Amino acid sequence: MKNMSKKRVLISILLLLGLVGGVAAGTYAYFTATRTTSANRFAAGTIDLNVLSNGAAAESFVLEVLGENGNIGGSKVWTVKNVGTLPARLLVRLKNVVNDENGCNDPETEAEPNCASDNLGELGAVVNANVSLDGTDVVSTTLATAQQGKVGTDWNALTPIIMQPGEERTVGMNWATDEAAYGNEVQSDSVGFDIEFRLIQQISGPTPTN
Ligand SMILES: [Ca+2]
Ligand SMILES: [Ca+2]
Repeated sequence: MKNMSKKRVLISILLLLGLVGGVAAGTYAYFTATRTTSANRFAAGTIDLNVLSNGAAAESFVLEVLGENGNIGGSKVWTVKNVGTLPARLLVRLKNVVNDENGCNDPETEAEPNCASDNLGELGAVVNANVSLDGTDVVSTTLATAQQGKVGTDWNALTPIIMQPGEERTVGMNWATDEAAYGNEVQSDSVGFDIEFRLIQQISGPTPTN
């Protein structure tokens, strides 16, 4: 399974089919907070954010180098800005992680006898991903469907990242695997996911679920 000729066949097939390792659509959510600030008047505050990458809002990315030099790897950076009027906590999580088989050819079935019946691709499990804050990796995961919640949970355990109105932070993602980490069981497999950025108002009370 790990010999170079089979690896080259795998890579060629992956490239020919145009099968990318994953597609991440940066998504973002808006939260609005209103609160009373004095006895005789109401002041409305806002919680809002922009997510920019290369000047485009929520630019998505594609893992399009799968198989190149036998490796999968790459990175992406977004600039997150608090465009509201209140300080808020930045949360990041993965959502909608989907690993698909996209059919099972003979080599894949040989490596993965249950390919036709389980409908769950193996690619995400061999992709290691780190999420960074201002250039430093802060949480890590694989892109296995079963690990979807790990980024959110680990991010939630960080010292809260509070963004003041107008403040910008840089959130990145880098991912990699190596040719020794996978075989024909990932032929034609794909993984897709969303990265969700949220700002939530700082209030007294329970820690929000991420
Ligand atoms: Ca499978
Ligand atoms: Ca598979």
